[in-house]
Formats: sequence, C-alpha cells, structure tokens
Amino acid sequence: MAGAGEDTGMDAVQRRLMFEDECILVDEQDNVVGHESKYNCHLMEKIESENLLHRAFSVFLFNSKYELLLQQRSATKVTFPLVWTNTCCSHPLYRESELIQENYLGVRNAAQRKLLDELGIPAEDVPVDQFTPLGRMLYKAPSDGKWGEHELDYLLFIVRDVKLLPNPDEVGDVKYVSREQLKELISRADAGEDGLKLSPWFRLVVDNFLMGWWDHVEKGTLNEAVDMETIHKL
Ligand code: DMA
Ligand code: MN
Repeated sequence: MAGAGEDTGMDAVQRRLMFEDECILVDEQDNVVGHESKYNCHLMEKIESENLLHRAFSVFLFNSKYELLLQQRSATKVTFPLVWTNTCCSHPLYRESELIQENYLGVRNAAQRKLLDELGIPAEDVPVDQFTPLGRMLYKAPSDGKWGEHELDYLLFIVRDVKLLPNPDEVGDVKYVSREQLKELISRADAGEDGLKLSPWFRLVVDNFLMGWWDHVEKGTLNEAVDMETIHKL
C-alpha cells in the first residue's frame, strides 16, 4: 500500500471508498480469482506488475423517448474526474449479494445499488429484472499516469423513466441526449472543445456497439442483441 503521505490531495469521500470497496478479481475468461481493494485495483503500477483485472459494470439508461442519460463525473473522482460518460459505472463488490453468477444477479444488484448512490434513482424505478446484460468487454485505460482501469465490464441496458437526484460527491452534471445530440457531443470532444472529454470505456462502447444497440432499444428488440458468450477484448 502507498505511504500515508501520498494521497493527501484525495477527496475524503472518494478516499474512504478506495479502501472500503473490495473489488472482484477475475481472469480474462471472467472466472473469479480473488479480491483486492478498489485502491489497489486502480493503481497502474499494481495493474501492470500483478496483472490485476477486476469486474465492473456500465449502465446505459434510456427514457421512454429513447434518449440516453449521460453523467459528468464529479471533480473529486480519483479516476477520470470531470469526464462525460454513460449513465452509471462501478464495480460489483466482493460480497455475497454481488457475487451471484446466476442470471448476472450480482452485477444487477450492484447496478441498482450505484444508481441510487450516484444518481438518487430509487430502487423501485430500476428493478433488477429490468436490466438487459448485452455483452462483456475487457479493456485497459490509464487515467492520469498513477491511476487507471483494467476491467472486465458488463454492459447493462435499461429503458425506464426514473426520478433523479444526483449525488454531488459522484456526479458533476447529468443530461439526456438523443443520437443526434450524442454525435454532436462526440465531435465537440474530438475537436477538443471547451476541455470536453468522454471516458475511454464510453468511447469504446460508442465506437463498437452503441448505435446498433440503440436501434434495438427503439424497436423493443434488445433481446436479439444479447451476446453474453463473447468477451470483447478492446
Ligand atoms: C468504474 O466506474 C467502472 C467502469 C466501467 C469504469 P467508477 O470509477 O465510476 O466506479 P465508482 O463509481 O465505484 O468510483
Ligand atoms: Mn474499475
């Protein structure tokens, strides 16, 4: 673990979660191989030297107009502060309720927990059986040199109108976007406009899957897009 003086700039709330949250370590086939603090799982040096890979999820929530809810991460996030990304991301934790493999219930439970924690969405607005797990992707992305991600990420879609009360410790801003608005946001980010940045994992989903899956959202045929066999190495 890092020496006591090293993280003095870290926000107190985020620092607490770095040590309290115990992430699930997996191999590249998504078999559980152990557990490790969120802190260690996101230290680039540890990721490289011990080849640490942890399980994660990314929620894409659409309203009944089929607009996608985006969030801007708060300025106090340790990894990827202030970047715009999909609705909600986090990690299923190494605890019984979030390790359940059957029907991906562990990941669904974690998604419901974090939608409440980050965005104030009541659990009854996002019943666990309403998430459609569409696929899994494996990626590595440095944040600022010291911190980064190396995740096996479950991509969960849900179409629901929900109540929102963003938690400022986690979220800087939120907005629903149509496809056209998202495309415009992407060109602005590509042009480096106003320091506008998108998260690397959101970008991977946009570039590889999102528009096709959005068609299925609109047609009500999401089940046809499910592929939980492949682990996409991106
Ligand atoms: C981690 O998200 C998961 C992905 C897919 C990047 P996060 O950094 O927002 O996690 P947490 O909310 O637990 O800090
Ligand atoms: Mn992570």
